[in-house]
Amino acid sequence: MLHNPMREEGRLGFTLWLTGLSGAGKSTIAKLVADRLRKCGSRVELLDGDVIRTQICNGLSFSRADRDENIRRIGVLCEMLSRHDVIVIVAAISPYRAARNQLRLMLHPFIEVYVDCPLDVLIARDTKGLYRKAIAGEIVNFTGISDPYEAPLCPDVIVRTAYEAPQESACRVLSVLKARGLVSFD
Ligand code: ADX
Repeated sequence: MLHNPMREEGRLGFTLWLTGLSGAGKSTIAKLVADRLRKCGSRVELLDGDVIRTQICNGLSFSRADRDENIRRIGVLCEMLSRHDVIVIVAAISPYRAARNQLRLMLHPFIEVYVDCPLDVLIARDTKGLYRKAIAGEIVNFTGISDPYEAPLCPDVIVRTAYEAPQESACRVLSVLKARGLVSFD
């Protein structure tokens, strides 16, 4: 059973934002956290970059301007949903620090999770086959290969997916949410 101490203040929603390179494990961890919170009775919406880019961000490229626009639109959704007591979990590369800092200013509470995984591990795993294509030059502006990724300087949580299982990462994220008083487990 989930009890949220913020209920009394009328605020249940917040944004949990997972940033990191493609293939680092953002979506997997986001799903695990979402499932756990839903089981406890929370209203949770999962916004995944891969999915959002087929819907409201359909047509945006991977230029800096379009990535910033992608993140801005997701941020607007987070604001709207969290205002109505939904816990919004976002899994998006969101490579630019400035765009993420804007989110922090706009969304309250905003919990930033850095899903950290070394590039050589991601290239070896290459679950979607995108790193091979990026290295071969078949995909341009690919984050980590031909486009920058600015790691968070002061994230709320860091999970290191080369060294821990997704379930462990999800547990650590949930512990931080609990420690911040955003959720509490009986
Ligand atoms: S973001 O940079 O704008 O935040 P987002 O998370 O929405 O990116 O989408 C990333 C996903 O798009 C990747 O997981 C990958 O599947 C796909 N993708 C296709 N082209 C690229 C690219 N050039 N750079 C990064 N990801 C890409």
